[in-house]
Amino acid sequence: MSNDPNGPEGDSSILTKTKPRSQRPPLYKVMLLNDDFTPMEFVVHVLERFFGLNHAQSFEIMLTVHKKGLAVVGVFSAEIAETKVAQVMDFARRHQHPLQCTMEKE
Ligand code: TYC
Repeated sequence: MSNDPNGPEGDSSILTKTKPRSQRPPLYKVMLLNDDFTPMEFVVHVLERFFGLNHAQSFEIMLTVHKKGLAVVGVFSAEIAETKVAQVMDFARRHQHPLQCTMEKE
């Protein structure tokens, strides 16, 4: 059957269980968590410094975290997200603030 339109793999109507794999790498949400002690200005500074946000955007996200308990600050590849979390946690620790930053697969 050299003219078989389904080729050597046979009947194309048989669905295989092979999951189509996205070529895109997984993305991670980086989130800031609220606490009662970290000064608001410090959080705004963190957002400007590590996430490249302007003052107005940073203030808005800080207020969202303050009011809702947490907010997504950005979405990044695993490596970038890990770096952002480490930078924020280290900066907060060095200034003795309990600010928490976490990441979660989208
Ligand atoms: N809740 C803090 C305060 O009232 C401010 C704050 C905002 C802290 C965002 C952490 O991720 C945070 N000083």
